[in-house]
Amino acid sequence: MTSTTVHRVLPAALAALLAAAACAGPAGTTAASPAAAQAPASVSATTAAAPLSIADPWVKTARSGMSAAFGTLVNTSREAVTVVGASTPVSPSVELHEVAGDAGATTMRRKQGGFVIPAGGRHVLRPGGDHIMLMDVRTAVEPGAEVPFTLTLKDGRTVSFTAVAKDFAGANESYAPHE
Ligand SMILES: [Cu+2]
Repeated sequence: MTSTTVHRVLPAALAALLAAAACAGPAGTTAASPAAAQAPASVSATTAAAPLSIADPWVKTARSGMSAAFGTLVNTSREAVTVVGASTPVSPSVELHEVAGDAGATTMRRKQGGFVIPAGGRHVLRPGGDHIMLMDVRTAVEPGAEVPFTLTLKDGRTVSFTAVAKDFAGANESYAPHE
């Protein structure tokens, strides 16, 4: 089953972006772009030698609001790869997050510098750890849906993948915008 694409980019998306940026302070990665929401399948120019793949990608189901995507980033190259942004048609605003703090008092926040995957190494995205944060789901992510994502690397290349939507009850990190 292929999930349908979104065609609406609402003005509220801009407000959400601004709010997110204001909350997170100076971060250089605002990945969500209206263009990505319109044309999810047009990244052919940069996929020739993608140094990165993602194993077992999945996204938490959500009708609206926030959600997150997970998986294992695998660097198949001989140089470190840095993921600096992500986008998906189902949420106009996407951020790269980490979870900070200890058990009982965790908060999530933007991962400064992005996700760095060492040469030949891997970087796990999981509930309670680093994750791709969907800040504002506009198209309900139903169980079993296949949701397209595009990662932007530090060198400007992009890597696309499809995440399967799963129900997941645990690790409901609370978002603390003004920590
Ligand atoms: Cu998050």
